[in-house]
Amino acid sequence: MAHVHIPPPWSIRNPATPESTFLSRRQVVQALGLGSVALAAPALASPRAEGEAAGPGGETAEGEATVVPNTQPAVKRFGDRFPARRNPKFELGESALTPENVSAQFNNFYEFTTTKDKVWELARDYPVDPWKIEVKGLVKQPRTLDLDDIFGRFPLEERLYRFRCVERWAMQVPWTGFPLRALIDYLEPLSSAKYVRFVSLLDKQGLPGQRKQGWYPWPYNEALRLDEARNDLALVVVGSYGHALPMQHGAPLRIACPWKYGYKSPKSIVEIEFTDQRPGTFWNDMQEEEYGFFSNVEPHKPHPRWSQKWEQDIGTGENRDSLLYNGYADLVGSMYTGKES
Ligand SMILES: Nc1nc2c(c(=O)[nH]1)N[C@H]1C(S)=C(S)[C@@H](COP(=O)(O)O)O[C@H]1N2
Ligand SMILES: [Mo]
Repeated sequence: MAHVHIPPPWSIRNPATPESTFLSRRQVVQALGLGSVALAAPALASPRAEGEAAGPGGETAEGEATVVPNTQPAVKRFGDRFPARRNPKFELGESALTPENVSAQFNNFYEFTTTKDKVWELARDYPVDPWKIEVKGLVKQPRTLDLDDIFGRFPLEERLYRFRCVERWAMQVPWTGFPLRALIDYLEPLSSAKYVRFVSLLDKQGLPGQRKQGWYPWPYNEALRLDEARNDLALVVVGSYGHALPMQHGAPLRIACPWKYGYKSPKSIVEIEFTDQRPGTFWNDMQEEEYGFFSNVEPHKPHPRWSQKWEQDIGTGENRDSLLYNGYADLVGSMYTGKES
C-alpha cells in the first residue's frame, strides 16, 4: 500500500544537531582509549543544510507531496498477533499520534546510516527471522531465546507512548509489546543482579553503517538499573501501528523507555545480560559528559550544547515545552528520589 508522504516542517529546521555530528573518529578513538587501533576512514555525517529538502520521496519544486511506499513490517510469521488490545492506561493527553509515514521514515539507527530519512530504505529487507537472543550473566539459567519465545510467551498489548530524542525531536507512537518486567521475571535474574544490559546486532557485512562508521564501538549497547527495567513503563516492543515492527524501528524487538532520551531504547536486540556492576553503554562510553548513564528527560538539565527545555514534534513541526520524565513523572519519579540519577 502506498502512502502519501508530506514532507514535515522540521525538514527545513533541524531541531538540534545530531548526536553524531560532534564525534570525529579521532574523538571516539581518544574517548575509548583505542590508541593505535587501525580504523576505517572517517565519514562524518553532516547535518542537513538549512533549507535543504528532506523526505525519502523528496519534495517537488512546487512543494507538492510525493508518494512513497510505506515501510514493511519485518516479522511476517506472527501477523495474527496484531493488532493487539490497547492498554487504556497509556494515553497521550493533548498530543496527537505521529503519522506512521513520518515516524517510520525519520529514524536513528546508526547501524544502517546516520541519515535519518534513509534508514527505512536501507533497513527494509534486512533478515530478522530466524533471530536469536542470548541471555547471560547473573541469571538462574543462561539460555537462548528465539522468536517463538518473544512472540508466543507473553500477551501483547498496544500502548500509546511519547518518545523524546536527546536531539530535541519528539513523537507519539503506538507500540505493541509486553512489559520488560514480564521478560525479566521469566529469565529469573539472581538476587545479586543490579543492572540489565542489552546488545544490538553486529553484522559488518550486512549493516552499511557499521562498515562506514567503523570507529564506533559496535555493537550498540544500552543498560538500565534493574528497578528501572522492572518499571511498568519499560516495554519490550515487537510492533508499531498495529503490525509487527518494521526494521527501521528495531525489528524484531527493541526496548521503549519513554521517560528517558531515545538512545536508552536499544533496537534489534541479540543479547541480554544481567550484571551487578553498572555496565558501560554506547554513547556514555564515548561522551560521558553529554550522555549520562541515566539520561532521564529532565528539561531543567541542559545538554552541554543545547537547552532541553523544549522539543519539536516531528509530526506537526510544533515546538512545545519538554516535560519532566517526558510526562511520566507520576509513574517513574519515585525511582529517583534520594537516588543517583
Ligand atoms: N541499535 C540501535 N538502537 C538505537 C539507536 C541506534 O542507532 N542503534 N538509536 C537510538 C536513538 S538515538 C533513538 S532517538 C531511537 C530512535 O528510534 P526510532 O528510529 O524508532 O524512532 O533509537 C535508539 N536506539
Ligand atoms: Mo536519539
